[in-house]
Amino acid sequence: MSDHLDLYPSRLKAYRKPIPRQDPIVHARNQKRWEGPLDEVALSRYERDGYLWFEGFFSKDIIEPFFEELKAMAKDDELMRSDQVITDPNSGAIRSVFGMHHLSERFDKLTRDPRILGMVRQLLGSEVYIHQSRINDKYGFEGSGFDWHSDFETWHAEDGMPRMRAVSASLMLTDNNEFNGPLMLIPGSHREFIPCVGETPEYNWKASLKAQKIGVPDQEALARLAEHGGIEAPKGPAGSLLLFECNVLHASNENMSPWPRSNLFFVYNSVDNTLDEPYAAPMRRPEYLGARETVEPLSMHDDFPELTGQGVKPLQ
Ligand code: 6CS
Ligand code: FE
Repeated sequence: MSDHLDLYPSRLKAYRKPIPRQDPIVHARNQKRWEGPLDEVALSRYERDGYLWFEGFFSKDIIEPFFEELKAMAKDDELMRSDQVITDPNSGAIRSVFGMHHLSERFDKLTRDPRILGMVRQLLGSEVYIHQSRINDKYGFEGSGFDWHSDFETWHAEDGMPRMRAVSASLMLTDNNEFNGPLMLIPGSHREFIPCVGETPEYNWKASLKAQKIGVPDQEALARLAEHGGIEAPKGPAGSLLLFECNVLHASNENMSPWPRSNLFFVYNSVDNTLDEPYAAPMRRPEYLGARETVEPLSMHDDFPELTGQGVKPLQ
């Protein structure tokens, strides 16, 4: 475990009350070096809510090839047997595929699309690299949900991520509607850190990625934060983009509809926030869950003009 000062203790033996966030939300305000496409309204909204929603960020026809490639991957038996593919605890169908940017050049290029990378560098106030990428898949009628959690709580406790200086970009590969298990967020919840009770077992990720039972905040804190900020579930067509702060509480319900829900996630971490030893776990997690080797700053990649989506202002 890390011997560095732990500002965000979790996975404790006994309850500990919530801790005010000790990191900026937008990390380099008014620094010319990190100016980007987000205007003051968007930056203030991100600081207040912990996320930004861009409906129709990429047009559907642009996204189609990504979804087709995902379906082709599902036919690759060798890949499907690898540890970076997580199956659904109930149906056995694919639940997550980790390391997508290492499996596919198309997905890798997307991590460096200027429209996304420009916003991410502006929010994190630094060069960035990919901490983790994944597809979370929910097949029709069977895709299981995800319990309420803060990604940062896991990445701090189990991957040794020191500070809250990461942001997830989630690109909808299918329509997200009120019936097929869209991501739900508690606006404003990123402003507190909720220590969780329950020590991290060895090889925890083998169970947690199927159903997270360790690192789930207590219901009193969830209720209080939801009472204060409400619960929002951004919905929109394939190609829509959600940027959400690493510590915002989120969850999703199971997919009871006939329509699939596939969302792509890229987690951008600041190059000034690279992983330490785990703060509350007996061992490191695999590279495809928390990058330690490939941490070079991402370069912008703009040679695929077909991605002509124009970043649209967040919904008012
Ligand atoms: O453990 C993790 O890194 C993963 N777990 C969840 C529920 N969300 C973030 C991440 O994919
Ligand atoms: Fe998550």
